[in-house]
Amino acid sequence: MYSVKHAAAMTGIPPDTLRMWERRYGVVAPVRTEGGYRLYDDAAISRLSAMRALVEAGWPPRLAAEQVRSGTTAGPLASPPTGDEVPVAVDDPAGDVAVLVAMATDFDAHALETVLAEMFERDDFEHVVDTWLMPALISLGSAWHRGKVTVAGEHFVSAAVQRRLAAAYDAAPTNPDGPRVVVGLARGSRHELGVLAFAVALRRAGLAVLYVGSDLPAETWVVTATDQRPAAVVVGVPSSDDVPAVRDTVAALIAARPDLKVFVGGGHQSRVGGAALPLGHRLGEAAEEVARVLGVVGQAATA
Ligand code: B12
Repeated sequence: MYSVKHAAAMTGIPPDTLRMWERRYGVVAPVRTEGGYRLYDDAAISRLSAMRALVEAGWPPRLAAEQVRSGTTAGPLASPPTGDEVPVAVDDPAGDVAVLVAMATDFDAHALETVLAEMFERDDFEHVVDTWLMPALISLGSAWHRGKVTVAGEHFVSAAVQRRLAAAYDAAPTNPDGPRVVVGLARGSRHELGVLAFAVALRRAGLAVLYVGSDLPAETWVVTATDQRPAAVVVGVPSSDDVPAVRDTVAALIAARPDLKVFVGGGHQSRVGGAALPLGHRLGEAAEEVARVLGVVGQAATA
């Protein structure tokens, strides 16, 4: 029997990936020592090696695992599926970016909650959002667009992501004395995961955030900006369809409050123009930039 370290050395699979393949895809089921340490036998080593060979040959991890579990890989290596399977990034051997697509087809609520919890435990909130969550959502969107994921599957996953981001927002430290920033979306705009994640990052950067959510008409933005006197607002532009409404919102805000900083973020931010200040595409860096512009220094949360 081999420890996880030995198994990793024998198969060339990093220990994290090895555990991930076990938990997520059930490729192996190592026995545990009394102390809870994993032990792998020769059969497990050959299954892991077969999985690695398939993934290196371009198989998405989920399909590779199905092959390994069914024993289909005993003969010469089969070609990866072509055409309509979910494409997998070559630098995504654990299947992290593709995992939300898998969740949207499996409808396994427990697995989905577990994956989200695991991913957010891995690193800082901002790092996880920038390097995993946003790419995984984009991958989910393209799978939906190509008909590989149903509308229900996509809603099932995005609702769970929204719950997790909302929990992170509630858990983030608040700084009521910091500069006030209103964050939300323009009229007709409902893709709120990016701005909600950004609201969390802003709170963690020491700002007093008022998160106002989706679908706000320009008049409501103006009333909020004049009554609440924020130092800045952040309007998301997640879809091309949002651009005209964001332009109207920015123009109305600047007309009512010429001193206001109106930042825009999200995939289509560069198309807004006018007085809008694009924040770039990395949420962590953008939150630091807003904090810097508004004069918050060294208050970043350590949580
Ligand atoms: C989840 C989702 C939904 C959910 C949203 C749930 C929710 N509570 O937010 C629901 C089901 C509501 C939905 C509805 C629709 N959706 Co939708 N959806 C998505 C999906 C899968 C993820 C959206 C998301 O969170 N994107 C945020 C991030 C991942 O992307 P981003 O804006 O490009 O941002 C980048 C950066 O700028 C940065 N970032 C993100 N946010 C922020 C914020 C700040 C401040 C900063 C600095 C940076 C930053 O991170 C990203 C990585 O680089 C996308 C796929 C995709 N490519 O985005 C489709 C997608 C956006 N949807 C799409 C469509 C077509 C629709 C619908 C029209 C479908 C329909 N027929 O009803 C409606 C429109 C709803 C509306 N009125 O707005 C299209 C949009 C195409 C376009 N026109 O641009 C997409 C691209 C799917 C696709 N591939 O075709 N959707």
